[in-house]
Amino acid sequence: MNIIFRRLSMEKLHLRTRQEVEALLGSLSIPFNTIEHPEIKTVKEGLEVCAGVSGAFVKNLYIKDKKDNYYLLSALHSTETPYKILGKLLGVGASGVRAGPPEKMQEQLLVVPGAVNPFSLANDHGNAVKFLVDKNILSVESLLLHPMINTATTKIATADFLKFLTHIGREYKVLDFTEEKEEEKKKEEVAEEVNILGISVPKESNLSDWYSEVITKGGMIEYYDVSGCYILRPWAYMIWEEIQKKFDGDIKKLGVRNSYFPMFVSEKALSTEKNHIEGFAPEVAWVTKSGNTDLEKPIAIRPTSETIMYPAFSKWIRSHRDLPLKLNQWCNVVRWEFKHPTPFLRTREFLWQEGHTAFATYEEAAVEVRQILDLYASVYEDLLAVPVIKGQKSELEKFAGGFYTTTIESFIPTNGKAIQCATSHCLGQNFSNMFDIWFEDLKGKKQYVWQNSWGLTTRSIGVMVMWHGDDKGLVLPPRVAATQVIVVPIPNKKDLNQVMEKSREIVDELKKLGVRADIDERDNYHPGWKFNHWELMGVPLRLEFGPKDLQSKQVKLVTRYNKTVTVLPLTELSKIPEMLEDIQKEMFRNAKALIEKRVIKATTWDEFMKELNQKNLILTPWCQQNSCEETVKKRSAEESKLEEGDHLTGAAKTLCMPFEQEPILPEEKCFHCGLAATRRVLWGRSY
Ligand code: 87F
Repeated sequence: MNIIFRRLSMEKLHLRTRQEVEALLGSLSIPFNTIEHPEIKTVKEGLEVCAGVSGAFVKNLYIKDKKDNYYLLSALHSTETPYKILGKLLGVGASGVRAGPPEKMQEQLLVVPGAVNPFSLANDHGNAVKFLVDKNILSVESLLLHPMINTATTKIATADFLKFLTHIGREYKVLDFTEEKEEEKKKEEVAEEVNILGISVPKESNLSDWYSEVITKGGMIEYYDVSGCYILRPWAYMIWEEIQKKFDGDIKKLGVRNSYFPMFVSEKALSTEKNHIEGFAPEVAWVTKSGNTDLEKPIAIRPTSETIMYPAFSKWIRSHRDLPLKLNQWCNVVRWEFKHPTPFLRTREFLWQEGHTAFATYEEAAVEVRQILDLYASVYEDLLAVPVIKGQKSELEKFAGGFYTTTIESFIPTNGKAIQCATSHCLGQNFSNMFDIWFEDLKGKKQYVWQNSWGLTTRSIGVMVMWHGDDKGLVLPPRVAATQVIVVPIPNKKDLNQVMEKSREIVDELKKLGVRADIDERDNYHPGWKFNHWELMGVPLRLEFGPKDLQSKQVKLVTRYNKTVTVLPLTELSKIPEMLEDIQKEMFRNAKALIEKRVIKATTWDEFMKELNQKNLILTPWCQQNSCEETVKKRSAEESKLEEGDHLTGAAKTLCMPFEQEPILPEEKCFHCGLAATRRVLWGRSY
């Protein structure tokens, strides 16, 4: 009997019927037991009819991959076998497999749809159909298989089934769906977590929602239950500390000293200089009670400290020998604004430094005004990689209590709004007259001092976020990033210790090179999660280190701002400080090129309005008249309102008359009123 069924090249084996299957099993001395039942179309029906029979019901799938390979998969009825996982297990990708065409199945396996079964492999003499076996099948005692028809089911021992396969000369591949499913599940969980963690609003589609997400998810800000006040988390405060470190060092070189004055100010002192306080009065916050008792006289919380410091200046300055007096303080101030608050950019309490200096002459004061402005520009440009335009404020926009105001102005490219970044005022002798700050000059003559005041706030951090952040989160310029390089080890089980050890060594080496490096050793997050996390946090360089890198003695570096990948031999880690510097410079260069493209010259009203509505800044020849400026503000607001859409509303105002500008020609006219132009001025909608 045996001989009849052996696969001889001359006489090919065919199994078309139940009887042929049973005859073959019999010839192989394989015990079996067949039950008959109504036609079964689904696994569910199969389970129902075989409910009383011991043995595992097997489901069979005839499939094809995208390279036209055909397969028969036999799996335990309870094993989940989605095509997505199957494709991955076969190495053709999640979308690489689908159901095979029934005609092809009939041709290859001589079996009709609904009755497909592994006995039919005996009919595939050319091995055109590869056989796949679910790992779970191998651990059950016996299998329930259709003997070529779906009106009967045959029970045979699993071991005997394997014997059958050997007999027909069939190899098979075992697939582990369970393990792959676990992997898949983990990845889905990570993806989900990353989604929650990641930025959900594109910067271009809604800047303000994007901004809130970036600063909260990026670990900078926590919201607080007093409107306009926010918690600065270490990730933001560390940037402030970098700014402090640089600017504090710079002003000390100019002979400025730090001091601290009280945060409270009496009403009398506050209103000593009327011009100064007039426009600002509504923003002053007052303390009126202690417990339930009204204070005898309410006291104000400093919105700025001129009126707090200058009474002391008056006491301390007696002779020309007491000058110059150069004081600075790092502190908080409170301005109870009613415009919509935005973390960093407009808050009711903020941190700043305020410098207050007194000189014997106007000339000395004027020099310092510009020195400080240059230092402010350097904080923005050299630390924060934010380009600024230096200039002088118009009479309407200057600090009312002062003589003239110089400013650095920047711009938020996404919405086209200008933003004042820092101001350096020459106060002239206004305050010295009001606060009685005078000295005896060399000739014993009474002279009022010339004063300056200057301030830079935590707004700077917000401007930096607005410039450089992207749809993946913060992008920190290396010089202010608390962590400049984050090392993410990618260990596998085999090389865990070696990968971790070497990663730590890398961090140590980077620290020795003066790099602020850190390692993410958390074992409850996958490398993929960590990549997203540190992208969100804006760390300038990510260093990945895994078993392959261990072997080839290299590291992979990914640059946050432009996603560039660099592979560096372990022996060349000393190039990293240079890479960080290049990133810093490139971020600034790109930003500078962008702002330069967005400052547009206009000489007529129509050009002016067109560019304003294109979200640009506009440089125009100007007459410097207050009335002209006021009309432009009003008219641009009115004409803006005629346009549809949010971003097209809002008045234009003067930002500054840039110091760097082409000289005005005698015949040049004001773009708006047609009077003779005297300076070029920069206009824009602004924060
Ligand atoms: C709000 C309420 C009260 C601005 C205020 O720019 C007073 C003021 O004086 C106020 N908002 N200012 C002008 C501040 C001028 C000046 N002070 C020193 C600075 C830099 C630092």
